[in-house]
Amino acid sequence: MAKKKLNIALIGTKFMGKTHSNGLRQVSKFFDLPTEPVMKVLCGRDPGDTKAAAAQMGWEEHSANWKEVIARDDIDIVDIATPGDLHKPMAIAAAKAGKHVICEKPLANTAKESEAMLAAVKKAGVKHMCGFSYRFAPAVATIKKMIRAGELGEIFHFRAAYQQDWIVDPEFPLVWRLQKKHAGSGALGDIGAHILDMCHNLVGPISEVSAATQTFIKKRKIPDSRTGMHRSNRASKKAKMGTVTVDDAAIVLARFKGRNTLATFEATRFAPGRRNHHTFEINGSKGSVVWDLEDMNYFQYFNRADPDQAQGFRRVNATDPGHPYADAWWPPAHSIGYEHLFTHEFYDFIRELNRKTVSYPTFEDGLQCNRVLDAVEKSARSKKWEKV
Ligand code: SOE
Repeated sequence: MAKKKLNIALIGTKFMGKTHSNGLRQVSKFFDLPTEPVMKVLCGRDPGDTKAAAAQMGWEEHSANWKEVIARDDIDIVDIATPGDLHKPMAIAAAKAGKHVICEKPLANTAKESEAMLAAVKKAGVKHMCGFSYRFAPAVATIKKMIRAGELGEIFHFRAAYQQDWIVDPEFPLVWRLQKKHAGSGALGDIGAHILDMCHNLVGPISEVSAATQTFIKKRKIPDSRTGMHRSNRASKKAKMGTVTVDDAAIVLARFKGRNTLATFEATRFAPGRRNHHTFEINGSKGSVVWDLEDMNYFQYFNRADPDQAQGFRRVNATDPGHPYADAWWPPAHSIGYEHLFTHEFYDFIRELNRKTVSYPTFEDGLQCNRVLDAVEKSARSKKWEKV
């Protein structure tokens, strides 16, 4: 019997538009789904660019009018992959139209916006996911199962860094990710959100923070195009200068209600040589684990119960059939990449569409992260510990 079709509208055609399009194109080819996702409409700002992107990435239709698309009766899921300032209006419109909603991280630019989005999806009774993609790495999902099974014991430390270097050059222009009105914050909300969520995912909710932020380069040239993350991106020679209104780096200390755990986070775009270096280490009473996005198929595991003569970090390859998602792809050690995580996201979302409880990060998780982001910025201003 033919499977019920799920018509999807994706809003966003740049980097996340590409990762989401690729994830959607692959999901039913590698995973057994109860319904058939259809790449129905791609929405973008520029009609010409969107038409070209839709043809290239495999969308049936294209539109430059997201409000019109969200209102269509034949759309079942709205997937938002735009700058953060558009997340709230789009998600609320989609919820009011009875659509299930997927939204990139951070869920919104403030906790207040996230609260309104969560209220709207709950009121509409639709499913909602926030795109914390790194939760879907087989190695990370395995670490989560180990922690939940008590294999690390009591958690003493969660230690994470997310370092990039694409804006170290002062000639890199003032793209939307460097403007508070579009992005909400800089390294903090863009990449810091991932490591803060990873801590929520693996350890538990952060209750208070002490933080510092820094903007190293305060003025940059205003570019013709507001997007473009390649470090060779440049504005024209005669471009005017504009003010960077977000952080370039954030350092955070965190505590947890009812736990002895201490956590530290570093998010920076000023670490030359660190192209996309998301790494965490967790130290517990029974052992430790380490994961590094730049070596994402492996994790390191130290087990204090190993015999003395054999103690040390073992390097586990998380591509065996026993590792989450792994057996949908290739035989062991043939490795998967960053792009597969988006396929995993859509697999879980579509597979669990009719379930009461879900395994993926929802708007609740997105709001929890936004509350920490707000508290971090408050602490950076007050130079005091701030409650989440
Ligand atoms: C830019 O820092 C970025 O594209 C983030 O926005 C993504 O969330 C991250 O996965 C890769 O880097």
